[in-house]
Amino acid sequence: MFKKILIANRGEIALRVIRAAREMGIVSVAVHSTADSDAMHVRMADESVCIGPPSSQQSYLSIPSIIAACEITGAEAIHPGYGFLSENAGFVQIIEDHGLTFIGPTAAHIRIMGDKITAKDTMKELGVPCVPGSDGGVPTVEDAKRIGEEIGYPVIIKATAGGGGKGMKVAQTAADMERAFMTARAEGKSNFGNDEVYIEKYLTTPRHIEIQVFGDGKGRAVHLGERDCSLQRRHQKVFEEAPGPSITESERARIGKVCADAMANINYIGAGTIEFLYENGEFYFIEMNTRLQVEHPVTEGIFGVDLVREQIRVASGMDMSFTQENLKINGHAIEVRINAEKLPNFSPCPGKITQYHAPGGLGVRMDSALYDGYSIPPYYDSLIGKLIVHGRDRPEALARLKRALGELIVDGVDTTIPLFHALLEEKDVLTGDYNIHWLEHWLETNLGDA
Ligand code: MV4
Repeated sequence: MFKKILIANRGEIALRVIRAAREMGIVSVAVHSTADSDAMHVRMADESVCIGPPSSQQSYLSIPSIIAACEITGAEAIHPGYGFLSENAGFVQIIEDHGLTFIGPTAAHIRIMGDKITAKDTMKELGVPCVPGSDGGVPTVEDAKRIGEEIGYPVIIKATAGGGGKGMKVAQTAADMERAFMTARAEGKSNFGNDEVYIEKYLTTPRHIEIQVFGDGKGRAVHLGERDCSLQRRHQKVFEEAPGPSITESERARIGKVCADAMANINYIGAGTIEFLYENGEFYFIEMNTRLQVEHPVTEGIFGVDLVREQIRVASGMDMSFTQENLKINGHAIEVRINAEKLPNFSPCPGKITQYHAPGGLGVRMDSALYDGYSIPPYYDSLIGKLIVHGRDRPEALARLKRALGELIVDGVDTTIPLFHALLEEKDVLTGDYNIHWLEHWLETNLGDA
């Protein structure tokens, strides 16, 4: 096992990793920008290294600075958290070239899943059900029109390198195709430097269901059920829960086994998430994330496992501490993302926290790097905390969420807390009757959010 690891991240996820390391008797090294000298992750880590000025490009994304911080401190392994360098195959390669260990999947697996066409080809080959569509890339508008006729409209054109909803265009009819195709291509080129696109049948009212997988890199892999992350705004998740309110035990077992077998087959190592659209009882693979996700705590809540601890274990060559047989779901968990954003437009709201009080009690977890007097810097994302609740069933989790939100105090900046108070009054949220469009529709109707 490692004696010392470095966390190449900030905020709540850096704390999350430091906590797991400390429980394992591993010394933690924080890295930080000059804007984060007073940040909680720096205070909580055993050691810290300043790696550059405020801009992410020159600090949390600066590979030479992070490698240098490892060499200075003697850290043997790097946990990337989420975002930043967490899905950067080149970073993994450089880490390995320096005789260090990346706490995460191999560069090859990151590369495969980072290109959505390759990811889909690979998953299809492994027996994972995919959205019907083009067989690989679509080079010309003529090809696109032919495929549109074959699979039937509406279709969606996606940039293979796309992400965050960029490089994705729906063609409702054949008349839309040329414009949608050219726009998706142009967005792929300008945002990701890659104009390759592919085409899928457009599913009109699916849920976003993702399966948590975990592998040991030696041919063993398990699944830890699903999360329903359908409540999103502009491709940013807002509210996540596990188990999914629409998923039956037999559906979970079936798709879970397909995913676990696929990961065992490729010797996947560490945590991963296989994303599906779910409509009319069918799962359709769309993409895979080769990292620990923001919403991993809901899965931890219902399975009672520490996913970061497991990531560190397998990265050091140890086995996972569980098998599929001893992973049993207990109750229900919900996470809400607390962002420093002003409603109704969700505009970022950095500034000084004049009062902070975290909720507590049975089944309540607050993952946050906030403290009284902390100043949220304007340079990074607006996530300032995640409130995760666990209950014996969904109604208990919902009641607990409402109670915990009532205890939570974040003063000095605007936050998304009022949004959750309002959502918990909605029948569809209380019954779990929502899809990927529900929240945007609700925001338009209730807040006039464009
Ligand atoms: C789709 C889709 C409908 N049909 N693919 C959005 C981002 C990217 N991860 C995939 N996305 C979608 N792909 C097909 N074939 C609808 C979306 C989509 C979406 C997916 C998940 C959660 C929220 C969403 C909001 C709008 C569109």
